[in-house]
Amino acid sequence: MAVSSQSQSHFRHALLRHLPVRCHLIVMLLALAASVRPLPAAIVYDEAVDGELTSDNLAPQPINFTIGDNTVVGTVESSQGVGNVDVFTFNVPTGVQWTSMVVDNYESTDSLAFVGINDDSFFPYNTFELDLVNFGDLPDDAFLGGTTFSSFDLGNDILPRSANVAGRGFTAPLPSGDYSIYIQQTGAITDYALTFNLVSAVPEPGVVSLLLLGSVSLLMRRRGRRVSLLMRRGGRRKGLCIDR
Ligand SMILES: [Ca+2]
Ligand SMILES: [Ca+2]
Repeated sequence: MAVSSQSQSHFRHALLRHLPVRCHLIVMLLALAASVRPLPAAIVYDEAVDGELTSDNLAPQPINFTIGDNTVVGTVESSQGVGNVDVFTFNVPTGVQWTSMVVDNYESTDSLAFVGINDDSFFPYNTFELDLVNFGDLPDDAFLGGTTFSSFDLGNDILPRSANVAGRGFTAPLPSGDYSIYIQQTGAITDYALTFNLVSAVPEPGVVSLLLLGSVSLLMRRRGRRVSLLMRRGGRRKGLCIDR
């Protein structure tokens, strides 16, 4: 049997009006839970599959990052000898924030490697110039941040430390814009994996819909109570008039 859209609308309104308050709250809590649901990690660049990342700090490899976890897997080796540095760039879209940089792999007989961050689509120094930065001959405020990392950082977010060790310094999370990453080893060959997490600065459309549904249903319930209260008050007043 066909049900008219008017009947469906009346049914929806009646259902929302009679839901207990805790159901309205559950709807809103479900919306909030959906907004913090972690997205699955994705390897966005793997040197073993996608080829060697460039060592050109002025023309880094562009990598497409999306909301969620973006993992880059690579190898660096003795940048002042036969090896290489890895340099890539990515964009954080408008309305999105870069929240973390987690070390997912570090394998080497060398205890430390370096990762530099710049808030542009290039990194200003190469490995030899960074030596001059170490000796104080070049300013490190030409790039945003950086730190050494190691196997002791496995599973840890090193973005906050990168804000305080090298470079101009910053406060995480970082806003939308172009960024470049410069990874360097001056010692033994090092396998690494870094995961960059991007999050939307505003709730996703589905989450907004759920929040609106919860809010509207709460408002309708309150409005229903107010109408019934006014009707009861009106009835009492009418009774008083009749008594007079
Ligand atoms: Ca490499
Ligand atoms: Ca080293």
